[in-house]
Amino acid sequence: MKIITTHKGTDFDALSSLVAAHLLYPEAKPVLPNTINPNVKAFLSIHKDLFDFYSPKDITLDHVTTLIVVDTHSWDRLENMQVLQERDDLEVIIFDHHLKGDMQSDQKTISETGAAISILIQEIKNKNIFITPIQATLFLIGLYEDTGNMTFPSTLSVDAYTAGYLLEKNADLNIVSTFLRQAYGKKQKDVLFEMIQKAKRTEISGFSVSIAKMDIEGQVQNLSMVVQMYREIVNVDAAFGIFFDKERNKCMIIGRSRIDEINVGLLMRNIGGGGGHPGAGSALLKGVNPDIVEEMLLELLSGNQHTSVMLSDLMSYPVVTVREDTTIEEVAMILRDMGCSGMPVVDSEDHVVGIISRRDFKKIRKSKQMQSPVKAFMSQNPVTIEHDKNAIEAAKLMIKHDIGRIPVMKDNKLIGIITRSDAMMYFYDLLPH
Ligand SMILES: [Mn+2]
Repeated sequence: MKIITTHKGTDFDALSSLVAAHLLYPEAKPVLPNTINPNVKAFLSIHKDLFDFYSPKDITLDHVTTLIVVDTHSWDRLENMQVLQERDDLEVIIFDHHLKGDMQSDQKTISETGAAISILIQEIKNKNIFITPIQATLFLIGLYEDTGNMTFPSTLSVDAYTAGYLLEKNADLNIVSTFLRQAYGKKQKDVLFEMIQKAKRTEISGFSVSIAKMDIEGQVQNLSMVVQMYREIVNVDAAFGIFFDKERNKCMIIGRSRIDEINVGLLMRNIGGGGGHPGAGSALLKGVNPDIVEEMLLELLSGNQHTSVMLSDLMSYPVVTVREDTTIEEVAMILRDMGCSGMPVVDSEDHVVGIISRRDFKKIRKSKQMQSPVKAFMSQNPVTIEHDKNAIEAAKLMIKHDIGRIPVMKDNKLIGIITRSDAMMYFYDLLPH
């Protein structure tokens, strides 16, 4: 007899991999451990009839000739299978994305993908095995759960290709999100309720902000999701959770913001964290008092100048400009010497009247046009931006108008230029800090 099984505390990745392995080995019996995660239980309670699982106690281990394991290859993570360890004649087949494990095998496919299901789907795809929309949906839940919706750094391109393949097979995203939300368990619920009870709501520079400070014991997964839910429930522009772990003397600060003006990633860097992006960020600080952290946050939020990078910090200046009557030939030379692809065109009063870029040169047909004034070929009425706007607004304009550079204005005067690469420096956290 052949059996397939997976780890105890079965999560969606494990369940998906079990079902997928059954497609590869239809003659094997799928054995589902009795200890499964609550959200998996909820899924099975609705889809029970579709799957025919065996319980470990239904299996006479003496009859097992082949053991197929998915999403683990450690004996102690299997339920009731330990006796099989002693068997020399047992064939073992492994599909896993964990590198560690003590099971020896005849045939193993182990690679460090974000989710184990990605490995199995590649096999299914190669063998052209049919999968139903319901199976595709389950597989996608497993994939999203183990990769944090493709956001965990462990996610590989093969995981993303797998998602594409499953969507092609009509995985239903409405069902996917219904079951993924339940990754919110009792621990998370307790934290959320305490946060709501302790919530303080303040107005800072016209925005609503809420900071919740509380003690936590041990590791609580998914706190960032809790803070996200908290922000939605208390309905503020930005929310922060300060979680203090007394035993380890560590403070975890997690922030979420829905507005451009409060840049959480930058704020977290200011208090000693790293990374993040404008809408979300976190910091783990050792040996700090949570009250001090709260004070720092409030100070930075009301200081404002530290919490938002203005264009004037990012832009390039002084700006090289050309007068509107400069010939195209001269402009071409200036651009070549400067090694840039475009520049603003100004009139005799230094007002920006256009932008000339390499793209405009394509309009030139005849060589005598090289002697024409630049104003004949420049793009007129260029998009400009005020100096007190931020990088996000500049990036939005670049995308909207498909342009790579925007003159930065102050009191109707050109004071700098922001380019796509300046904006990218900001988004990819490449600024010195
Ligand atoms: Mn897994």
